[in-house]
Amino acid sequence: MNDSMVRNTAMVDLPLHKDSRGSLVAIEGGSDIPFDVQRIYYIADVPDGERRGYHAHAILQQLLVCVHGSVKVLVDDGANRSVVTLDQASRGIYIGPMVWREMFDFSEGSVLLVLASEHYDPADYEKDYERFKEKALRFLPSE
Ligand code: T46
Repeated sequence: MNDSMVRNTAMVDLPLHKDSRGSLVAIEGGSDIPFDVQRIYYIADVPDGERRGYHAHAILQQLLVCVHGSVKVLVDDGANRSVVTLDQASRGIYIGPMVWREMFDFSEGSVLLVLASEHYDPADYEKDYERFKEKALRFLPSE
């Protein structure tokens, strides 16, 4: 899955069922997103100015959706980086393996929902940017 200049990332428009009663967004593993969901977590109450993330994952795939408020997400594949703003409950970002991510500019009261392809595994994290870059560049086609 890749529709941006950053490898292994893509914006995902989720099915939005909106009527006079309000909105419902459904996310089906294996069709709306290219993995089965093994874990769900959410990030909230982030103090003003705080940044989170600063790591990549070896195999984990995730979908990040800001279900309330807004947050910026930086994604970096070792060669290219871009920043997206998540501010709709029906539009998320898919982040596959070997992508560095940082989350920042959380608006007050925002809630970032994350659907993950694997159970929590600290060994899957790469938290050193230089080591990440070295590994990531091995996966990129040479120019
Ligand atoms: C990611 C971004 C988007 C758990 O016990 N279970 C879990 O499933 C997770 C995700 C975290 N934790 C514990 C580990 C730490 O003690 O929760 C604490 C905070 O986790 P962390 O510092 O990794 O949070 P972020 O916001 O920097 O990163 C998280 C995810 O860890 C990461 O996979 O891609 O959100």
